[in-house]
Order: sequence, then C-alpha cells, then structure tokens
Amino acid sequence: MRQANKLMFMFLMLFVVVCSSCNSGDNSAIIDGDDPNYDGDVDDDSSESAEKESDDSTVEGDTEDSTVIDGDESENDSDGDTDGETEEVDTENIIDGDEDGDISESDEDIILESIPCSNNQNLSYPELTPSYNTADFGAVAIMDSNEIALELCNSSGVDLSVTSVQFARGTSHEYYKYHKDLPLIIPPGFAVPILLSYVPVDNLADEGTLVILSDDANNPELKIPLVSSVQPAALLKTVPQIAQFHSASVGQTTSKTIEISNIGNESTSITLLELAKGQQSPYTIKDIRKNNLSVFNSSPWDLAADENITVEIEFQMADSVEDDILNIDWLTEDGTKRSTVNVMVGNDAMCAIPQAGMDQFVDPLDNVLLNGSRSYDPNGSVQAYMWQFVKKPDNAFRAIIKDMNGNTIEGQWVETPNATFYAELSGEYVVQLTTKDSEEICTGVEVDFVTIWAKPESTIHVQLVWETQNNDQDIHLIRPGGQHVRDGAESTEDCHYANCNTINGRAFPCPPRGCPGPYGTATGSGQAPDWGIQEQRFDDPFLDIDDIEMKGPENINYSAPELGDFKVTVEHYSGESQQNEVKVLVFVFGVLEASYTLTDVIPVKHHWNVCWIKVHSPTDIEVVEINTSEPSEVPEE
Ligand SMILES: [Ca+2]
Ligand SMILES: [Ca+2]
Ligand SMILES: [Ca+2]
Ligand SMILES: [Ca+2]
Repeated sequence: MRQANKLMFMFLMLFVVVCSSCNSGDNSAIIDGDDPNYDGDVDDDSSESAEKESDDSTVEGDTEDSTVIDGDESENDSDGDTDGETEEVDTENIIDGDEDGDISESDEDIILESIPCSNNQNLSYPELTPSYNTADFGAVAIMDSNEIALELCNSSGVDLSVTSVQFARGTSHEYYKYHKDLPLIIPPGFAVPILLSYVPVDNLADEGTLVILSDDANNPELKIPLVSSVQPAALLKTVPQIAQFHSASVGQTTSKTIEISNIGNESTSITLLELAKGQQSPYTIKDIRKNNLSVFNSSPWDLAADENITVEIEFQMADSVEDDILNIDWLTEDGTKRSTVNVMVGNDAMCAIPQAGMDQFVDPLDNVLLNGSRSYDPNGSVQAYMWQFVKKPDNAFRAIIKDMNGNTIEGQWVETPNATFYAELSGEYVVQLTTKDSEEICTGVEVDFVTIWAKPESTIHVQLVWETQNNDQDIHLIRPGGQHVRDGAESTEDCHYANCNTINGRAFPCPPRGCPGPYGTATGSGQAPDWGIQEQRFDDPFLDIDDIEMKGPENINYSAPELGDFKVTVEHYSGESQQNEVKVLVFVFGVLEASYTLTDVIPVKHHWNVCWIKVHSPTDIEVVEINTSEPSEVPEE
C-alpha cells in the first residue's frame, strides 16, 4: 500500500521537512528527542466526578491528552551557514493558513479529483464503499512517513453526501488526514480520496480510528481502524555537527569533544571513525570513550539504542591550516551509512537554529505539546529556549505556555526544549521559539514559528465564552420544536450541562445508553439526549465542558444533525447580574459561520436566545440570528 507516485507530491509537501531527514542517506544529525511520555494518547479518565458543584473543569492543563507532533528537519547542514537565516521552509509555504485552518486546495486539486469507480446504477439509496476497510500503514521508521489514499466510492445510483471525516477520540496525533472541504457530495459511480498519513515520532505504538459519517442508508457511521507499527532502525545523531576550533598561536593545541548517539530503536555498530585527511590533517583523533572508558582501540564500536560514544579531537595551530571531515560509518539493515562532522578553524559565530516543530491540527481543548528538541547549534549545543505567542484567539486567556510541570514559562529562558499550552478556543495559535547558545552574540538572533490550528471536527460546533468570572453561563442546543430548560436532567430535547456533559470529552465514547449527565447514571435518569437514530450515539449532541467559575469555554458538538431548526440559547445560571460580555461562536463544517456578542445585562435565571441553526439538508446548514432574552422557567423546589 506504500504510495510513492507523483500525485502524492503535494500532500508530501506537508512532510517534506520530516522526510528530508529520512531518505537522504546522510543521517548524521537526525534528532528525534521526543519525550516518550507524550505520545498523544488520551487516557480514559471517565471516573472523574461529574457533579456541577465540584466541577473541576476550571483546572486546565492535564497533560494526558497532550499532542506530540514535531518533525522539523535538523539535518546536518555541512555548509555551516552563518548567514543568520533559518532554512526551514516557512510554514505559510506548507499550509496556507486559510482562516478555517484548511490546507490550501488550489494547488492540490489534482490529487483530490474524483475518480470513476464501479457502482450499481439501479441502487436507489446512497451507498458508500471504501477502498479499504482498514488503513494499514505497515511498519514505518521514526520520522519517516507512509501515505494511504482511502477512496470513498459512491457505489449507488444516487448522490452520496459525506458530512464528517473525524479521527475518533484517542486517535494518535501521529496520524494525519487531508481531504476536500466538507461536505463531500459524491455523484454515483465516483470516488473521492481521503489522504491519510502516518509519521511516527517515537517508539510508542500508535492506534486510532477514522470515522466517516454519510447518508449511506445502511451504514451512516463508517469506522476505519488505523493500523501501524514502528520499524526498527538505528539512527545516529552527532553534536556538534561542526567542530569549530578558534585560531590561536602557532603550535598551540586545543581539543573538542563530539558526542555520537544512537537515537534509534535498534542497535548499530560504528565500523569507521577517521579524519578524511589522515596524516595530513592538522586535527587528530585523540580518544574515543564510552561510559567514560577509553575504547580507542576496540573498533568496531557497538551502540545499542540510546547509547553514545564521545570522540575527542585535538587541533594544533600551524601557519596554514585547513578544514577536515570526520567520517563515521555505521551499519544498518540496508548496509553501511556514512555520517560526517565538519572540523574547521574559524572565529565567526554560528548561531543556534531554533526549530519550533511541525505545524499541528488539534481539537479545541487539547493540550498542545511544543517540541523544540530539534533545535540545534551547528558548532555547539543549545543552552536555552524561549517560547512566546505571536497570535492566539481572542478570549483564550488560559492558553498560556507552560513547562511540563505546569509552571508558566512564556517569554522566559528555560533549559528544556518542550513546552505545552491549552488550546482553549477554536482558532489559530502562532508560537515563536528563540534560542540561546554559548556565543553571546547569538542570543535571540534566530527565530522560528509554529502554527497550531484548533479546528472543530464536528459538523456543528457551538462555542460559548464570557467576560466575568464567577458568573456561570451555560450553553444549550435545543432540538427542533423543543423548549429551553434551565436544569433539564430529564430533558431529551435540550442538550446542556445537566444531561449532555461528557466532561471535556473524556467520557467519550458514551456508554450504550448515552452520556450520563451529572445527576444521572448510565442506567438511571439524566441520560444524554438520543437524537437521530435511536440507540446510535454518533448522531447525538454532546457538551464537552461545563465551566462554572471561570469564563468558559463551553462547547456543544453535533455531527450528522437531523433536519430542522435548532435553537442555541445561553442560560445565566448563577452569579451577579452585572455587565458581562457573553460571546457565542458557531462553526459549521469546521468553519466559523457566525459570531454573536451579548452586552446587555441578563439577570440570573434568564436566558439569551442566540440564533437558529437551520439544517435544510445534511449539507446545507444556515445560521440565523435571534438575539432576544426572557426569564427561564425555574422548577418548583
Ligand atoms: Ca507514537
Ligand atoms: Ca553556536
Ligand atoms: Ca456553565
Ligand atoms: Ca442517536
């Protein structure tokens, strides 16, 4: 299933940065360095309390659903450039930064064109036939990638509508997907490709499921398991990549130590360590050490995964000195590979190159991992890192850059390359990384940026935030013909905190009878509304967070909606009736469709009727403003 054809080229552009490190034969400085504790898995934590009174949703920043996607190149630039430019492909060139976070289509249409497929023209209801029932990527080496084109064939005689293509919760962030903007309307006898890719960044196994919702009459929820494994391979990394000796008085000797590490997951053996100019070189290999013991005379040098050796090089200044190359030959399954370290004399500064990591698509409310571990200093090592937001969504107060222990480090020099932030709201986050090395002149000279799009995956995503703390607001989504209820644990028509809360998504997938609200159990009352097909949960709305003390967000997600007019309301549940700007954003098919702000004071136990979401057809959804307010019915005590 491995695809290498040209049509994949544009899709591969996404990963060109990654893969330039992989297949180029010169693997001397591939840096992996991911923290294996952050594999992007979402822990099942459904045991968390769901009581409104003790709702813990104001504490953000569990790292258990952190995302790890890094993968910028850190290939050994043997040109040792000192021109002060980062060579990384600018993010805009990879992903065009559409407001909705979609990857540019214009150039890539060729690979997303519909292609003919076989169908039964007499079949009078929509039928989706995927080209694979499982997406099996096989074994992929770390930082390499494998792509699969999953073709969705309309095998019927009538139009087929695909309204949602989502990774199920818990799917590893090392899988990527790419497709045309939703909804996809596929004519009979045609197939539309969904491009899937797997880029393992660590040794930890990855799994997941792609969920495709369509109007297929028999199987509206198609699940495609994602299967992959990490290929065993050795990988050498050298630090520094340029051993730079400063000029000195003739006859004076100085020495430098180079560390050679096996950062892969298989052992290897270094069969050769020599300076290219041999006896003619002004440089000499003085010692080779492993675990602090000299192994100078014990070639070949075996390196298990995570082991390293150090090479001490001595330089004696002469009237005229030349550069040299340290050749390092090491064994892989495919034969011998050569890595090199440039050895030179010069007094020019070579500044550390920050690598802020590969652009990411995440879900709103994800904890994003910023991985700067691929930053490097060509002639030394990186000594400190500084992360700062350049851009983030308005009201994303809790999107703050922290270290892995939860300390705020935004705008501060820190020694560890990894950081995290809470993608509190949908939208675009741009983060800047600068680095420091041992050369003072280099501090803050080089800058790199990473863009993270928190993009709602649900067909309908309604986001609520407000301005004043301790002023509890609740978002509600009401089924066609239904009534707003302030505290409706038993309500089947108003999805809100009392019946629809999945606690930050962690109770997902819901138990067979639904997501219990805080006052219910899976077998008792307070079951989540069961809309659409009875006993099927994929077509039910769910609230992913109920915030009480802070300023939101609260989000209701709804895919595969029924036809009709859904009402969005906001209950002022508790707190002072004071000036409190309340904002509702409505996303449809991942795109911001409408934004409403309430600046009037609405008393407690009143609600704001925000808008209608009119589902005219599975693919035609309209948002219409209401903007009125009224008292809410308060149940008798
Ligand atoms: Ca992994
Ligand atoms: Ca340097
Ligand atoms: Ca609330
Ligand atoms: Ca249902």
